[in-house]
Amino acid sequence: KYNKCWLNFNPINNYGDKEFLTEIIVCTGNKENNSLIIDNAIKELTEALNKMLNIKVDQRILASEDEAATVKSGIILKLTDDSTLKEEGFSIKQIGEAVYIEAKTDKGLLYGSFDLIRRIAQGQSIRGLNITENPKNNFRMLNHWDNMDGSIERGYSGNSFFFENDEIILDERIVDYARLIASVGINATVINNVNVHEAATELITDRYLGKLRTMADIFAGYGIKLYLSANFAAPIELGGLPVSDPLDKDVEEWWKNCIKKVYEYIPHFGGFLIKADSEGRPGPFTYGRTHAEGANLLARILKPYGGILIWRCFVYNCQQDWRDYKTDRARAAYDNFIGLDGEFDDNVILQIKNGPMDFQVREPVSPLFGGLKNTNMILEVQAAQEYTGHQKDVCYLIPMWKEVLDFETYAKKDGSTVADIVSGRAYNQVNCGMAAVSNTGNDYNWTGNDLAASNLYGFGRLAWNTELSSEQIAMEWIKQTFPHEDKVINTVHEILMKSWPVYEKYTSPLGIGWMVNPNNHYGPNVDGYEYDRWGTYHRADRDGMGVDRTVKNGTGYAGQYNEPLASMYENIETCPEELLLFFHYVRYDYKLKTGKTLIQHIYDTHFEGVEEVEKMIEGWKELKGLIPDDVHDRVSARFNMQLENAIEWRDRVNTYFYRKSGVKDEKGRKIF
Ligand code: BDP
Repeated sequence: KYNKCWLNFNPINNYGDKEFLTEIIVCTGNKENNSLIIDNAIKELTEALNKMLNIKVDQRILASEDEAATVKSGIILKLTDDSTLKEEGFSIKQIGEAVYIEAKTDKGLLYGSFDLIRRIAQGQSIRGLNITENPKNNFRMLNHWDNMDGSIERGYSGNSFFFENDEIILDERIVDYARLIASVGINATVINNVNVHEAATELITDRYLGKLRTMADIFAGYGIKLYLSANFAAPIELGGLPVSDPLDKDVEEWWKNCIKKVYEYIPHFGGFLIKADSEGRPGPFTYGRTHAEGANLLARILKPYGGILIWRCFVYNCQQDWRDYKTDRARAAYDNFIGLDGEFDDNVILQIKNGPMDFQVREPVSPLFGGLKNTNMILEVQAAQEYTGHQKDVCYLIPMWKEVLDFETYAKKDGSTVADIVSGRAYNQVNCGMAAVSNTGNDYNWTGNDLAASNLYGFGRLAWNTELSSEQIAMEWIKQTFPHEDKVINTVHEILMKSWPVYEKYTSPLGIGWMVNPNNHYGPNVDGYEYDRWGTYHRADRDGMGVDRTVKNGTGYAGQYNEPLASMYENIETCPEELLLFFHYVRYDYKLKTGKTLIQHIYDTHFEGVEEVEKMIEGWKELKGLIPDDVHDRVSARFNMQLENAIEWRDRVNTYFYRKSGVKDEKGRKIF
């Protein structure tokens, strides 16, 4: 039915440290029974050690502290009050004949168990291991854009494994889903699409809450909280009220009863995610209310239950006029939210997309991260490859997300990167972190392209520890997924690390974005959105291209950044070249730092992009026989689609700009 991705627990040959690993001893103080979480930790360790090292593990559960104190060998799971540990943190120490996994909570023990498994799965020695791990982000979430009919908005891996025909699916796959995401530290998930229509609006009613409780319990066994996307107009659609005005007493009363019921069914329910006043979704603007008024209404009601209200900042006018140069979609999130800084309740979190537009292959970092100072924030990235190849083309996104996290916002004098801000370090916040739009579906391999599982894996690992490198994350994933052959490891690693730059080369140049087929967003269509209402333009003419977003002559977007960033982007000479066309209108004969003209850069990168895809394919071919055939075949089929796509992009983009500019390729290659 499906594979287990990085939890395959492939056999590890010649592993040296087997002697510590034959017994699991659980010392959870005086607890009468183990929690579900501890049970799951034991299950994972037992299965992993059995499959990877062929060890039949014995288990002993010790209830009293006295007994626990006498245990000196085996894998020892132990609760501790060590003050260096956070609630979800853990330590692992290998001493003598024992490996101690210690944590403050059951959840920490689960994460510690997965950490130990991860090390062994990579063939690492655990002798003398002595580590302490605390997550950098408190919220490590997935957002599924799954619809109740089983389709997935921007899903490229089959259908939903949560929903089908307006019903909730509860099967073994839900458990394996929970295992997969918990193993990389994800602790919250929103299972339904942010665009909440029809049956999905009813998820918060008796019709579905019973089954959701069962699902939430499964998740809880892996330390994961269930969240739902809610419809801001639910009081109208479900309650029959005339309005969903956040300041209306009946509306408030309706939500009170609704939320009370939700918590009666699911006492450990996480809260709501809301997309309001965006792309046709209802919101407070209809009633002349602010987004703070909208969010706070729900947050206040959720508060006594410990619930969280996550409000998306993806708010913009999708009915723009391309003739009006001053309106700029890139400005929208900042313009809509900066004035509300400090007005949101403390259990509200604003969820902000990494860039100001919409998950393009290259965008500047959203200026909201450096702007908001008294607001909880979550960084939203998209693992689903909507604009980065639909999980046909390989595109390892961790390097992109790393760049976002490492971006210096200059929000504070002593430095504050996006990672500092969304982790809560910068302003001492608790409710913040990272969310990814999930790339999963009910395909055999979960992610369409087997290689795309690296993005799901990597998101979790990065959200747990933003300081891990892209290279390390790739390596971890490869070693847990593929046989430990140098050739396999090196080839896959190289493919992953090159994949984002390569995708960027053959698609839209220097940060301008888009140029995709409208609606489905795969494949090239240079003018697809050009004279359209969605606000996504390249503004190419016979002399040049790019959007002037300067304060002096353009849309003013560059001015949304703190100094020295604003000045850096404002000036064409200091603007980072990979974003040149995002911030400036640039002539085709403009000389880039490489000495190449803009037009020659476009030609060259598009030819190179295709050549590099061909090289990746050659590398992959050589892995035949070294990795399981089914994996090899599936990825090969994707690579064929990628090559076709890359060629189409190359030819369309090059031809388009050749015809616009009339400038020939210096190297005389064939442009149509
Ligand atoms: C865009 C998608 C659209 C989503 C929207 C969102 O094209 O399907 O509904 O983002 O994030 O990327 O709400």
